[in-house]
Amino acid sequence: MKRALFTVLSVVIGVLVVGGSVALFSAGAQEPDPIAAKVVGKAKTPQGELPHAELDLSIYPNSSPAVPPPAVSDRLAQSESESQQWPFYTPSTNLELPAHSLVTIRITQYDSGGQIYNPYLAKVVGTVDGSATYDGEKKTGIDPNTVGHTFTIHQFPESTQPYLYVNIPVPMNGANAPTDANGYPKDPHVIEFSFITGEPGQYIWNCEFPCGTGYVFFGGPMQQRGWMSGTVTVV
Ligand SMILES: [Cu+2]
Repeated sequence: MKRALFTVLSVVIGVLVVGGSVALFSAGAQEPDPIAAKVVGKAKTPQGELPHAELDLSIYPNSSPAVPPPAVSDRLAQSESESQQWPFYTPSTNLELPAHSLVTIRITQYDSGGQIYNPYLAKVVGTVDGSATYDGEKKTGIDPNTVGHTFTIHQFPESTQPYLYVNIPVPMNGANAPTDANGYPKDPHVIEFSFITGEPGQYIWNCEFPCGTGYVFFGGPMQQRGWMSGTVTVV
């Protein structure tokens, strides 16, 4: 009888632990409200004329009175973000893009940076003509020693949805860049790039520059949806 009770108790505890972990991880994966790219007209592309949608993102080195941390319900992540000065993408990492469209994303980058481990990630990949504009100048990559972050869309490996891979290296701001009252560069980098979406699908994206905390700086904001990783939903 005692043994049976023990077995039942073990199972109950096991279920609670597993269920609790799932709830915890799901909560950790919660993202800010989605932002949708706005269709602004039509554009001529190598695939013919397509709807043209635009989306603006910014990268901040830390939150401040002027720029709040990502709006997620994960209070622990938010307090760590404030105390450890986590960098983040804003206004959201939860991106909605129209299917079969030319999408132009503009990133305004206020953070510093350094050397990226894999120089491949300092190359522009997956855009319409293989380039992006950096402060108005067309480039196919940047110096691997002066990377701030990357914006890298990829898909779940087991997925059967259309192929979508985009890698955009985002350059760092120099240590001597003049800053405003909140400590952000007065003259941030602006990166603009365009790519074509296919059928609807669900993708993930993240930053591949080691801008986080912990082991090889891939912890903290690097593994937090809302900060340096998120989702791309093609609808
Ligand atoms: Cu980053």
